[in-house]
Amino acid sequence: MPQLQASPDIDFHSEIYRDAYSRIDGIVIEGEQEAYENYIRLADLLPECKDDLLRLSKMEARHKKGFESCARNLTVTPDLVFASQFFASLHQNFQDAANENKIATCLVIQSLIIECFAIAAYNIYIPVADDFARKVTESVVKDEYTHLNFGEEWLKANFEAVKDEVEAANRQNLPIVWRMLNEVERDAKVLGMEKKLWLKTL
Ligand code: PL3
Ligand code: FE2
Ligand code: FE2
Repeated sequence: MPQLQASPDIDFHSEIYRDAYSRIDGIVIEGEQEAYENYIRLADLLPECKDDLLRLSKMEARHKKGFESCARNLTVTPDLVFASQFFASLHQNFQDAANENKIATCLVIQSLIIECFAIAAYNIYIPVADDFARKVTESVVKDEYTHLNFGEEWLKANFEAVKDEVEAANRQNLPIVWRMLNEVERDAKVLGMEKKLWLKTL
């Protein structure tokens, strides 16, 4: 991780900060909620990993609560309508894959793509966060590494059987994440998160 200095001139209570925060924190809350649902769905698809996956889904529910409290702490109302539109394409692709029993695709979307996006975002946010949100995010990001690890291990163990599916899933979903990254760029910048750091992290 690059070393960052918290910028001293962020006013966490300004209108412009709180407006950007309503969308960014909305995205994070929606992302955690969808992750919660996705791991429950995966527990169905992968009965041999059911206990692990249900444990991950519970962690996601806790993450969501944490980020809801970050909004309350700044008296911000998260924009969940914007957030569900933001995730719509990935959400649809996950549902389609799950309906077709494409476990590798589901894991690429949730455990590799979404968790990596979250880990990059949270690491860039931590040094510029308010004190309350920093503590929440520091504890969340530790969990996210274990979620990424779950997907990596499963895909490694099954790689020969699923490599074509993994490649197709990447081809289908990476351009979507690129679009999502561009969509948050402006608001993220208001929070002190610079795009060039995203590119270094991802
Ligand atoms: C699953 O564990 C997590 C899914 C969350 C997806 C997050 C996307 C990140 C978008 C930019 C957020 C910046 C972080 C700000 C935190 C309040
Ligand atoms: Fe999470
Ligand atoms: Fe996660």
